[in-house]
Order: sequence, then structure tokens, then C-alpha cells
Amino acid sequence: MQIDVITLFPEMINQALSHSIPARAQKSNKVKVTAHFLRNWAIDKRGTVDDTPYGGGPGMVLRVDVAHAALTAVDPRHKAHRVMLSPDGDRLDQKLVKTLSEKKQLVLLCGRYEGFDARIEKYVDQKISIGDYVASGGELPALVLIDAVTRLIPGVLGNAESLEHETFENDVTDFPQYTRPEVYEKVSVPPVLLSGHHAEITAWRRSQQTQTR
Ligand code: 4H3
Repeated sequence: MQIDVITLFPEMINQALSHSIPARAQKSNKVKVTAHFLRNWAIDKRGTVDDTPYGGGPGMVLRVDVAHAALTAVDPRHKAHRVMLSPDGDRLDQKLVKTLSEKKQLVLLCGRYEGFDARIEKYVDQKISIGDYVASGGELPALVLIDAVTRLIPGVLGNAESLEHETFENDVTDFPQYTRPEVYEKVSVPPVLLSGHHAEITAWRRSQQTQTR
């Protein structure tokens, strides 16, 4: 999968994806994330990408011509699924993450300030929100989306990180896990887990799982 991120802070994207599972996914060529600096499509040599809002009010609005030029440069034939991170978008849940993980290319458009000129909506396929709160920019929401999507791409997770029992897979929560010490501040590990009876352990774990849908 190819993921292109259009942002005023490309280093936020590159830095966050340089660790752990997302880093390994990129090294193995199963996913390639490219961060593009929105200012490269500025209207002038000063690097202008925004302007004051028509009708007045505080803050600055990102220009639609600049954002459209960036989208066209990154995805000239509109082959990609173009997503803008926005607090009023479709809520990101594991089902949407799964759908996104099956795309060949995603383009993620990250706003700052008061957001993009509303006319940008014509040039994106979907607005997505990671939850009902406002962040200072679209980058952190984009990173949450990238992390969740990337780990569903076949071959990205190793055996030790298998999706098999994970929450949302099979529509149930994961079961509680324990490790040493056997007793901590008078609280013991459930005895069944120390019993060595595999059928009983499996049954107990099932009893601990609840439906997610
Ligand atoms: C997405 C984007 C929250 C989310 C975002 C979310 C900054 C959108 C700016 C950016 C606009 C102001 N906040 N819940 N913030 O997924 O470009 O809204």
C-alpha cells in the first residue's frame, strides 16, 4: 500500500512512523508512507498557503487552490482514496480501518489553523474523524489512522503479534492477560491459568470475552 500525507509538518509523520511496527512495515516494503510538504504548492515565493476568512472572524483558512494543486501532484489521475482528517468526518472504527486497509493508495490531507476552504470537499473522497474532539492539526489523527490500517496489511504483524485473539477480531474483546508475579499486592492470577488444563483455560478465556458489535 502507498500512503501519501499532505501536511505542513511532514517531520511529525516521518518521526512517528520511524519506530516499532510501522517502521518495520515500511522496511519490508508492504507499505510506503510519503509525507509531502504542503508549502511546496504555495502561491508565492513567501510560501503562502492560507488567508483570512471571508465574512471575517479569527484565524486563517487554508487555500483550496493550494490544497487542490497538492492533491493533483500527489494523485494526478485520482486513483487513490483521498481522505481529509476532520472532526466532522465519518467516525474511524475497526470496520472502517479494515476497509481502508484494502485500498492500494491512500492520500491523507491534514489541515491546520481553521482548516481548509470548504470547497476542498469536491476533491476528496471522504472526511474521517478519529473521535469527537478537536486537535490542533490533522497530523495526529492521520497517524492514528495509518497505524491502525498498517497493522492489518497481510504480513506486517509477526507471529508474536498475531491478530488472532485481538479485540474486534471475531467481534469480541481480547481476554485478560497475566504474567509474573503470580501474586501482586495480595491479588493472584486466576488459578485456572496456572492449572495446565488447556481446555479449561480456553473455556475460561472465552467466558471473559464480551461482544464488540
Ligand atoms: C481531525 C482534525 C480533530 C480531528 C482536527 C479528528 C485542524 C482540522 C483544523 C484539524 C482542521 C481545525 N481535529 N477528530 N483538526 O479526527 O484542519 O479543525
